[in-house]
Amino acid sequence: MQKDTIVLFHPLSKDWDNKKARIPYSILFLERNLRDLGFNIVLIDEFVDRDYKPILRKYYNRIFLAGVSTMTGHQLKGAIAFSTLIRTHTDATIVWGGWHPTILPDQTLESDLVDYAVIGQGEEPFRQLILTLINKGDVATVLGIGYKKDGKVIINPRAKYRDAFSFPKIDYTLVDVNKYIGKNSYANRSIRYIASQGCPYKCGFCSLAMIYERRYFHKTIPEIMDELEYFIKVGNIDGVKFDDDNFFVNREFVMELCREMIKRKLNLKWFTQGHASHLLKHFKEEDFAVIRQSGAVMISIGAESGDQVVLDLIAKNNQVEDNIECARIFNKYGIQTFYTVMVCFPINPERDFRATINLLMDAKLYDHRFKALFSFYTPYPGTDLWELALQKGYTPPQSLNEWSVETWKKIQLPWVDPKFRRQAWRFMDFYMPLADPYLHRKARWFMQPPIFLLRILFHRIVIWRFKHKNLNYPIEATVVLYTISFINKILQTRLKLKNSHDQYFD
Ligand code: B12
Repeated sequence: MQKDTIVLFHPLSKDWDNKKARIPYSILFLERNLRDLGFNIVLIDEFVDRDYKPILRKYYNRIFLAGVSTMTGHQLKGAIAFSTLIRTHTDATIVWGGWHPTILPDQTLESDLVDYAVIGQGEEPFRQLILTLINKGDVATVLGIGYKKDGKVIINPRAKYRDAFSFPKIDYTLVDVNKYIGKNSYANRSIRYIASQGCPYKCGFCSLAMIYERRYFHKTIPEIMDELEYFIKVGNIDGVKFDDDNFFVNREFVMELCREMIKRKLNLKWFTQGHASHLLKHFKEEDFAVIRQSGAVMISIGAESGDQVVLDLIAKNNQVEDNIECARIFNKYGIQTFYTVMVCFPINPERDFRATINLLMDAKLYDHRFKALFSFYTPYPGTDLWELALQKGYTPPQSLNEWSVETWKKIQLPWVDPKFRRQAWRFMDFYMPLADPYLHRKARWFMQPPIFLLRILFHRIVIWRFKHKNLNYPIEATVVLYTISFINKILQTRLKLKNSHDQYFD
C-alpha cells in the first residue's frame, strides 16, 4: 500500500470545556503549506472528534507521517495517547510541534514516541523536513528541527520567523465550522478568530517571544472581511472572539478594521484582549466610540497584578493606574472591562495577592459589569521568570508524562500559601458576584429568587468591604459558600454564584 497520507492531530485540552472548542488553527496553518506536496492530508481535532480511533484506523496502512500539535499541560496526554497508537499500528514517522517541543525540545525528544521536534513557527521547517524525508536527504540541513542520532539529541539552528500570513490561505472547509461556534456571555453564536499574531512586549511569564521573537503581523482587511463573511454565511455567527495575542498593537490596522466592519454592516459583537498602557499611549479616547460602534462589547486587559513592584519585575511595561484608566474609558463608551490577573509571583506573594484583590475591588466599584479571570502564576520554561521560580524552590516536571499532569489548575508552588487559594475562592465566588447589584437577573429563572435574597442580605456589606478594602473576618462568605458546597454535595448539583465570565482557576 502506498504511504500517501499525513495525519495532523490536535489533542484535546481537557481542562477546558469541550463546548468551547476552538478552530484548530495550528494544524490548519500547517496544512496550507503542505497541500501542494500531493499527500492525502487528514486533520483530526480531538476537541470535536473525541473518538477518533475509527478515523485513524482507516489510514493505518497509508500513513507516511503523523504531526502532533502540543501545548504544555493537559494537551500532552492526548498527544501521548495518539502517538502511542501511531507507534503501535504503523511505521510512520512521528513529528511533534507547537509550544511544548519549542520550549523543551531535548526533553520532548527523549520520548520514544517522538522522532522529530519542530521548534517555533512550523510551516516551513515541517515542509522542509517532509521533503528531506521523501528524498532521503540529510535532516541535519533542515532548520528549526530537532532529532535523534546514535542515541543523542541534536537540535538544528532555528528557522527565521516569517510573516504568518504570507503563506497560502487557510482552508476553513477542512473543518466543520459549525462545531466551533458557541454561545457565550455576549453572543449566541460566537467563533474564535485570529486577525493578527505576535506581540512587541516580552512579559516575564509569557511564552510568545519564544516563537514570534516580539514581532507582529496582521492579515489584510479584505482577507479578514472575507473570512468573517464566510463564517456569517456558513455558521450564521453573531459574535467573534479575536484570539489575537495583542489585538491593539497597530492602531491604524484596528481602526481600519473597525470602520470596515461598520461599513459592511457585519453586526458582530466582538471581544478581544489588549495591553493597558499600549492602548492609552497609541489610541485616542474617541477611537473607542468607533471601536464600540463596530461591535466591541468587551475588552480584556492583561492587568496581571495590582502591585507595581510585580508589574516591573514581570516587565509588563504598565502602570497599575493604567488598568483603571482603561476601565474608565471603556465604561464611558459602553464597553465592558475584563481583567486577567495572576497572583503569587515568586516575590512577596502576600503583598502581590492583596494589591491585586484591591485592584479588582476598585475596578468593580467603577463598573458593576466588570469581570475578571483570576489565576495563580504558573512558571513555563523559556520565559524570563523561569530561573527565579527555580531559585525559589520550584521543582519542574522531568518528562512528557509529568508535564501532562502539571496543569495550571493543579500546580503547587512552594511560595504559595494554601490560604491564598481559600481567599481567592471566597473573593471570586462570593464577593465579586455579590458586588453586582443585578446578579440575580443573569441567573436562570428558578435561581433568581434565592440569588435575589442573597443580594438583599449581602450586597451592601460587600460594597462597604470593597470601599474600605476590608475583607477581614469573611464570616458571611464562608457560611454561604460552605452551604452551597453542602447543597451541591447532597443534590449532586454544581450551583455557583459566579458571573459567566468571572472565573477563578485554583
Ligand atoms: C487559543 C489558545 C488556547 C486555547 C486552545 C489552544 C489550542 N491549542 O487549541 C485554550 C483556551 C484551550 C488554551 C489553554 C491554555 N493555554 Co493557550 N493559547 C491560545 C492562544 C491564544 C492561541 C493558540 C493558537 O491557535 N495559535 C495560532 C496557531 C496557528 O499557532 P500555534 O498553535 O503556535 O501553531 C504554530 C506553531 O506552534 C507550530 N506548531 C503547532 N503545532 C504543530 C504541530 C506540528 C507537527 C508542527 C510541525 C508545528 C506545529 O506551527 C504552527 C503554525 O506556525 C495561544 C497564543 C498563541 N499565539 O498561539 C495561547 C498559548 C498557546 N497558551 C498558553 C497557555 C499558557 C495556556 C494554558 C496553560 C492556560 C493559561 N494559563 O493560559 C492552557 C493550557 C491548556 C493545555 N495545555 O491543555 C501559552 C503557551 C505556553 C505553553 N508552553 O504551552 C500561549 C502561547 C499563551 C502565552 N501568551 O504564553 N489556550
